[in-house]
Formats: sequence, structure tokens, C-alpha cells
Amino acid sequence: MDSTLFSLAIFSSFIVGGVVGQSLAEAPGQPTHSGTTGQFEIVGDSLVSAQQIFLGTVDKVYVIDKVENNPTRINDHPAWAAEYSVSTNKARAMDVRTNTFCAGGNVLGNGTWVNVGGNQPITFGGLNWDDPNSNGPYNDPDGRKSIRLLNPCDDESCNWSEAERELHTGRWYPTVEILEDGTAIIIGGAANGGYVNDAGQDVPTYEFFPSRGDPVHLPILDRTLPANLYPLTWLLPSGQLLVQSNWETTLLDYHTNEETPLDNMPDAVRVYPASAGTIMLGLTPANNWTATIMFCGGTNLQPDQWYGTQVVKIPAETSCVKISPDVSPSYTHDDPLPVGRSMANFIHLPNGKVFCLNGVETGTAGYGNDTWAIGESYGDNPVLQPVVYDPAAPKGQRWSSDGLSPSTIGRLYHSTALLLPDGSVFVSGSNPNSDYNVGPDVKYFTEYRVERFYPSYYNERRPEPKGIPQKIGYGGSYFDLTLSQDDLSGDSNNLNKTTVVIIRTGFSTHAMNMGQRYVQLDSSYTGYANGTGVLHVSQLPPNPAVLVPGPALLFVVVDGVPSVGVEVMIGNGQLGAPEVQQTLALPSSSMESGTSSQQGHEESADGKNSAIRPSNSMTALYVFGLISLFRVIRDF
Ligand SMILES: *[C@@H]1O[C@H](CO)[C@@H](O)[C@H](O)[C@H]1NC(C)=O
Ligand SMILES: *[C@@H]1O[C@H](CO)[C@@H](O)[C@H](O)[C@H]1NC(C)=O
Ligand SMILES: *[C@@H]1O[C@H](CO)[C@@H](O)[C@H](O)[C@H]1NC(C)=O
Ligand SMILES: *[C@@H]1O[C@H](CO)[C@@H](O)[C@H](O)[C@H]1NC(C)=O
Ligand SMILES: *[C@@H]1O[C@H](CO)[C@@H](O)[C@H](O)[C@H]1NC(C)=O
Ligand SMILES: *[C@@H]1O[C@H](CO)[C@@H](O)[C@H](O)[C@H]1NC(C)=O
Ligand SMILES: [Cu+2]
Repeated sequence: MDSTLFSLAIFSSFIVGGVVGQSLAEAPGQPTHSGTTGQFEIVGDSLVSAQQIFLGTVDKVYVIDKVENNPTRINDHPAWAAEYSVSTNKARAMDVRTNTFCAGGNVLGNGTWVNVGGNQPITFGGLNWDDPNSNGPYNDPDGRKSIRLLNPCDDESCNWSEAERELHTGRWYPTVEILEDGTAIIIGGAANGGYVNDAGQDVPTYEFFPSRGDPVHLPILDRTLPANLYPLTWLLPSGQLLVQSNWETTLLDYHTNEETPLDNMPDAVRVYPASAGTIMLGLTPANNWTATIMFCGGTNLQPDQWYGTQVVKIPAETSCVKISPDVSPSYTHDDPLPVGRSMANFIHLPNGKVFCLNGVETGTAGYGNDTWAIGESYGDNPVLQPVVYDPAAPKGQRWSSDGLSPSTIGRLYHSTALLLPDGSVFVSGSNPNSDYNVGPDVKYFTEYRVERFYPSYYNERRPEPKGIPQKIGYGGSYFDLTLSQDDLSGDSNNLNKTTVVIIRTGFSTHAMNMGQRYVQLDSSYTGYANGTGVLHVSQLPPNPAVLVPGPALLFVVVDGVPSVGVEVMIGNGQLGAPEVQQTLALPSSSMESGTSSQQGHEESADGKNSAIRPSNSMTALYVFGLISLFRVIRDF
């Protein structure tokens, strides 16, 4: 592009305070579905058991099972993948070639979803198929090195494909995290199978997709056998990776391949098969986008206790701990879960709370034909009662199940959950069986029923903000969203209770949502006497490690009631280091005179929705604008 024109565009954009030429997303409307708040509703059938799920478009949930004898068939074998339409509650089977049994997944910065690793070909009963000359009765080639790719679609035209290049090393139970440039790091796993890992099959390395060469050794995975599968991993705003495995915790600098050990995990094992509920809490202006990760529940077993113990009888833990690894190496306790849980799913709601559901009160993830198992299940006593965590509530009062009814469906091993754009929660899966297994005598049978849960705000009129851009960048100028009288319930003072949040709902499997993140954008407002208002909204902080590139949902939340989420692209939709600019200061918040609860003279509310106070004069804007201009000229 002509550099003068580009500079002019930048210049004029800062003059008007909006992004010139920015394409807007369609404004959100009202939910098309109705539901009873505080309750689960059974809405459909997933065709295959939902061991792994993700939201690919605003309407489509993609479901991946392990290879098993599902009655739904596709081509020459039982199906183990499906696409579920949230609006119609109909599903179509999808063909996935290789064995997806306990793969990992996430979404790349260019919007392609990856499903990584798996297990060897199997036959009836989940037993290994050892004949190398064929793929067995299920026709499922070895999936341990597979990288499966999907570009989600709304017209039922998209299919899974296999990447041209496989993983360097076969991985069963790998973790997939996305990095600042939108590429994936793939961590750990095992070569074969089993309840927990062992030295004979450990894969204590990480590698990348697209490939950056041979796998790199990760010593924490040597030290944390046998409970080191699906190591719990988050990219931190510092650019380090937090890796939590068995009782250890470390910071991994993947640029230098160095580990910095942090404190050991208190109270319980949190990784699979203890499977605590885990989540990175919201990154907000008020906490300066500092990451805090919370782990709740799990199982207190030492490395030598996983075998030879009747695990199904062991009560799950209630302990909740938090760590802010960029700030401190130590864990602190938070309010314990009301009931012990293994396999809790933690889901970010747009109102800033965390919804906790699924799992069991005794036992763990996993299955096997042990005399003490319930059928094959290593978990028992499903916890049907959901509970909500409010990080803003006083200590001692953060967990609440007020107004929440229990589910009627136990969700044990291999169950999943994620947030939908309308703010309800999609729940499916549960199959602690080595193969498809149903019937009146099977207590914990292969579950296909899909539920939705409707949080407290579900039936409120939703805000319909206008002006949401299709792309959100890192730093640079802010954008304006307009809110009507109805959006603000007739009172523009509600602008100071309005937040703009971006949620990536993540890849849900094994009580984790890989990539799940909640980031609040900085904002200020201008309120008008006629009850309408404008929100001035910053782009993301100038740091892609706060929220990596790729698709996500944007919600505008007025007094706890979220708009329907709009799909936005974080970054430019391509792999590679995204453009990062200095953040232009927001205008200060102001409320026009004569607004309903304010009389008299014009007042500048000190109501910027943030703990950070920018210098907010036009002079500062002008200086930032000039700096950007010079940077652009220099870079060309
Ligand atoms: C995203 O990048 C991956 C890795 O290079 C590639 O396989 C995939 O086709 C890309 N997707 C799009 C939509 O370009
Ligand atoms: C457990 O028993 C079932 C039923 O007999 C069988 O199909 C399955 O293969 C067994 N699982 C294992 C892991 O041996
Ligand atoms: C997708 O897969 C289905 C089922 O195998 C097949 O019928 C369809 O032709 C495929 N679509 C494309 C675009 O390849
Ligand atoms: C917020 O975090 C940024 C990046 O880590 C840091 O430069 C800045 O000083 C912090 N601001 C405050 C107010 O703590
Ligand atoms: C919002 O503004 C109103 C009117 O100025 C004020 O009474 C209220 O305290 C403010 N609320 C918050 C959360 O700042
Ligand atoms: C409300 O007032 C603002 C500022 O005067 C104006 O821009 C906007 O069009 C008005 N909206 C309505 C619905 O009257
Ligand atoms: Cu599994």
C-alpha cells in the first residue's frame, strides 16, 4: 500500500477516534431459543459420544469421540465425529480417518481447528488391533501422530482432513496451547495407552505445529510420572508457559527451553486422571491483565497409589487453590468447592462468573475391567448440582448454587461443556466404557444426550450494541459502540456497569477447555440525556500473549446481562507475529446533564471502567497519533 495513504488513514482514524475502513460485524440480536433460567434442558442427540467438543461457528459445535461402535455410520465404519447445529439441534456425522482417542485440540490464529494425537487402531471392546496389514473392523488407522484440520462452516460443506506432515512423535493425551503467533505447541503424552503414564511410554517432550523441528525435552514430565498426561498448560501474559503436572509446577520459556520451578501443588493432584476443574480467571483492566489460574478438586494420591488402589471409592477433594505465576511462585487457597469433585468443567460466563458442572464425588477419570469398577467406570456418584464461582464476592461466599437446579444426567469420564454465543452452556458426553455400551444393566452407559443450561440472565432483554468490528487488534485506536435506551434500560448511568469482554470458549475434553480465556477490554463512555450512550472500547492490550490470535466471541455486558456473543477475529486471521501498536488513550467518561439520576450541570464522571487512569486529554491523543504516524513512516 502507498505509505502516504496508509499514514493518512492512521492519522484520520485517530482524529475521529474510530478505525477508518474497519468492517463491522452484524449487530447481535436476541436469543432465538427460549429456556428456563437456572435449569438444564435436554435438547438433542450428538450421534457420537462427546469426548471432545468445540464451537466452530456461532451455530456449530463439533463433536469428536474415540473410535467405538457407535450405531451411526459413515462411509465404511462407525462414526466418531459429528457436527451439531445449536439452532436446529440436528447433527450430521463426519468422517475422521484416524483414531482420535484422547487427542488434544485448539484453534490456530488463522481460524483452522487442530485435533492432535490419538491412539493406535482398535477393535471391538476397545482392544488394540495389532495386524499391521489392515485397519481392523472399525477401519481406524493409527492416530498417534495425526494432525487433523477443520475449517468450520455453516453450510455443512466442511470436512476433516489430515495435515500433510504428521507429528514427529506419537502422542496419546497431549496438551495443545496456542502461542503469540497463532501457531500451536503440543506437549507431552504417552506412546500407547493405560490409566496413567509410565517410564516405558512417556513422551516428555514438546513440538510445534507447523513444525519447528525435532521435539524438545521437557524435564518436568520425567519428574512427574505417572500422573503427567494432558499437562495443564497456559500461555501467560509474560510469554512463559505455566505447566502443571502431578505435584509439580514450572514456568517454561519455550524460546530458550528453560524451566523455572514454582511451588508444588497443594492438597491434591489436579491433572488427569484426578482431573480438577481448572481455569485462567478473567484478565481485566482492574487486574492489569494479570493471569491467575485456579484449580479446584481432584484427587489426593501419591505416585505409587494409582495402581493397586480402589480409586472409585476415594472421595474427590474440595480444595481450591490459585496461582498468579507472573507475580508469585506460590499458591494461595480460595474458597473450597461445596462438594468434592473430580472432572469438574469450569466455564467462563460473560457476566464474569465461572460456571462449574459435571464430574463425580468419588473416584477419578479413566476406566478398566477391575472388580471394584462400576461397570468399567473409575468414577462414581456423579455430582448433578452445578455451582457458580463469583471472583468478585467476598472470601467465604464465592461459591453459590442459589437458583440453580441439578441436571438429571450424570456426566462422568469423557464428558464436555462449553459456552454458547447466547450465553447458555452446552453440555454433552460421558462414556466410562472401552466401547459403545448401552442397556438397562449398564449404569454409566454411552451418553449421547445434549443439554443446555440457562444462566440467570438468559431471559433478560439482551443489549444490541452497534459498531462491533469484525477484527480486534493489539493496541492502536479505540472503537465506539452505541447503546440504545433499551440496551441501557432507559438509564445511561448503566454505562458505568457495562463491560466489553472477549471469550474464547476453547476445546473441551477431559474437564479442560484448552485455550479457554476471558479478557475484558478497557472502555470508557459518553452518556446522553436521552438515555442512550456510546462506549469507547480499546483494542486488546499490546501483547498477543494476553489473548492469542484466532476467532473468539465478543460480548457487551450491561449490568450483568450479556449481549448475544458476536464472532470476532483476534489479530489479522493469519499465522505469524501480529501487528502490535501503542494503545491510544480513551476519552474520559462523561455523562450529559439531565440524565435521569443526575440533575444540573454537566459532569465528568470518574467512571472509566478500569483501574488504570490514562492521561486522557486530546493532547495526549495527538501525541500518540504523531508517534504512530512516525512509526508507520519509519516501518515503510
Ligand atoms: C492455517 O494454517 C495451517 C498451518 O499452516 C494450515 O494447514 C491451514 O490450512 C491454514 N488455514 C487457513 C484457513 O489458511
Ligand atoms: C472389558 O470387558 C469388556 C466386556 O467383556 C471387553 O469388551 C473389553 O475389551 C474389556 N476391556 C479391557 C480394557 O480389557
Ligand atoms: C464431506 O464428507 C462427506 C462424507 O464423507 C462427503 O459426502 C462429502 O462429499 C464431503 N464434502 C467435500 C466438500 O469433500
Ligand atoms: C500493567 O502491566 C504492564 C505490562 O506487564 C506493566 O508495564 C504496567 O506497569 C502495569 N501497570 C500497572 C498499573 O501495574
Ligand atoms: C454509576 O453512576 C451513578 C450516577 O453517577 C452513580 O450513582 C453510581 O455510583 C455509579 N456506579 C458505579 C459502579 O460507578
Ligand atoms: C441522543 O442524544 C445524542 C447526543 O445528542 C444523539 O447523538 C442521539 O442521536 C440521540 N439519540 C436518540 C435516540 O435520540
Ligand atoms: Cu480419555
